[in-house]
Amino acid sequence: MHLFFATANAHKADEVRAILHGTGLTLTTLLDHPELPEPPEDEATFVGNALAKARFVFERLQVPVIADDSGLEVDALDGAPGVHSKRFSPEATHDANNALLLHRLDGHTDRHARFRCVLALKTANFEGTVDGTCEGTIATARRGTAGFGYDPLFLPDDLRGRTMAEATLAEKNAISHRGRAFRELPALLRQAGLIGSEPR
Ligand code: ITT
Repeated sequence: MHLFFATANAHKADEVRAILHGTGLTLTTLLDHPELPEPPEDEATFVGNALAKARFVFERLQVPVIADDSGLEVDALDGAPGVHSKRFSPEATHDANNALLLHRLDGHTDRHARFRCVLALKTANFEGTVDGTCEGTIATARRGTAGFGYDPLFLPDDLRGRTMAEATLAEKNAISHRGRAFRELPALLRQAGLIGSEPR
């Protein structure tokens, strides 16, 4: 089955294609449709933003659409940057966002944080979401070059001392918020009636 994934983030698209490898699910993204305007992301929650992105593209193309809204929640910052993860710093670059995160956590001993991902599916007669979380801590300096965003500063509990940016794509997908959410996609498609039940 072919689905439209409402993302313009090439790293995300690569991760999700790898997660879905072997499921028979293939994707088109906004990167293949530069004529489409950028979906809005101004809701207060990951669920709200994921649904808003999926609805925005569905309204234009009238095909089943999935979208992912994700971000980093840091306990010592009362859950920030959260839904504002992409535009945490005024420059809104990954580099400036990471620099600001290090600065804000300067002197804090509680460095617990988590990545969250909400995956939404929108069809003509169905809307639903699933989510995934990845617990960890924020490092005191960046390490690694893989992945994107806050990966060089995020130490997932499951990676025992390595940052997310020091993991391979397969290692990240096995434990990440996105991996956990997208492995629920077949169940969401079944709920929507887009694929049949598993044979018993
Ligand atoms: P789309 O909306 O086009 O899918 P985006 O980059 O805007 O792409 P999000 O709004 O979901 O995606 O993500 C917000 C930010 O959260 C993202 O720019 C990163 O800074 C951070 N983030 C999300 N997932 C991440 C991951 O797996 N690793 C590192 N940072 C991540």
